[in-house]
Amino acid sequence: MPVTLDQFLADGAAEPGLAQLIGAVADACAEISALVRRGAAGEVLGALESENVQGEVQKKLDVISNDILLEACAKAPALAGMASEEMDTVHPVRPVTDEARYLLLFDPLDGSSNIDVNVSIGTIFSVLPVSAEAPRDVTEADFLQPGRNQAAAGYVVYGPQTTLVMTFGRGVTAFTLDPETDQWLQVIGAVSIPRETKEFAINASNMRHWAPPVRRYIDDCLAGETGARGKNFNMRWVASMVADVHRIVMRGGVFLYPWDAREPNRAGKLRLMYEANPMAMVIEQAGGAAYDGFGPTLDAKPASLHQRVSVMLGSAAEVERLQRLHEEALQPA
Ligand code: AHM
Ligand code: MG
Repeated sequence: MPVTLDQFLADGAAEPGLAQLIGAVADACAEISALVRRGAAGEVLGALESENVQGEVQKKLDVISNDILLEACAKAPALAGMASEEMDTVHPVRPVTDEARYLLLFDPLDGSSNIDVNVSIGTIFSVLPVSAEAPRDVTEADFLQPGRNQAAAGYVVYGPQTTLVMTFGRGVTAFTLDPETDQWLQVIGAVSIPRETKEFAINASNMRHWAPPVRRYIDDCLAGETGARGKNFNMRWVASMVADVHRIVMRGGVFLYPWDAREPNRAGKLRLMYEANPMAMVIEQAGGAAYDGFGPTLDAKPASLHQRVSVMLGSAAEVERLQRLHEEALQPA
């Protein structure tokens, strides 16, 4: 019999407060999964009139998923506060104490453009520690920690199967939700991303806006076996980060959503704290690498909750190559 998530957490994968919090995240995601699967029958598809803090039109399922996570996770006694792509400011749960010593960040429903067309979407989550000398409410400043501090991180992909992939900083484990029993069953004990790959994921419609190192990297991949790389590459782009990263976690590859010149003052499209950081922790813990154009993603010091970042992550050899190309571009001619 495969190990269940409950057994895995009870067997010391994490300290009890953190284990209970992750259990609550998993319960919420099982509930979201059931709604995703009902689709139009559950009246959860379509857009709302509201926009989130990033100026994006909210889908019904974005808001429903956010509410499910807020309600389920607030019950975990170790949680002091939450923040989400769908909320402007932080959401205090209870005062920070020795017991309430974690913060949870999430993108409740990533890949929103795919919700209504029945393509894989997901939830991304990140857990950070917090402490206080005397009980007090959480502030945004408590959340602004580098991803390296994460106590846990992961994602759930709502695809042909619903799969939870997560780490407590000691490797990566994957669980699949059995729809017959509603149990998460362990399917991979130690996920490992191959160092080498022949597959990349990028939205190539933005090619004309890319910075020279990114263009050079993709040009070399496209040149195939007669070019600098000496091998042919394949390309995949789902446009749900969770689905694109999950493919890389399962079989290798590299994912890029880099800075581009469409909005030169914006670091990138994706958000550091609840998209890039948790994915970077999963990827590093599985043997891959994550780079933001300046250094490892996990070392970036956030300045604000919804900060954007350039994202390049996946198989280590490809991310190292991207880093070399960025560093060479900075050398004086
Ligand atoms: P979302 O969090 O609003 O869904 O936006 C993030 C998504 C990522 O999942 C995906 O990688 C990217 O946006 C796709 O962007 P594009 O439509 O430019 O290809
Ligand atoms: Mg997202």
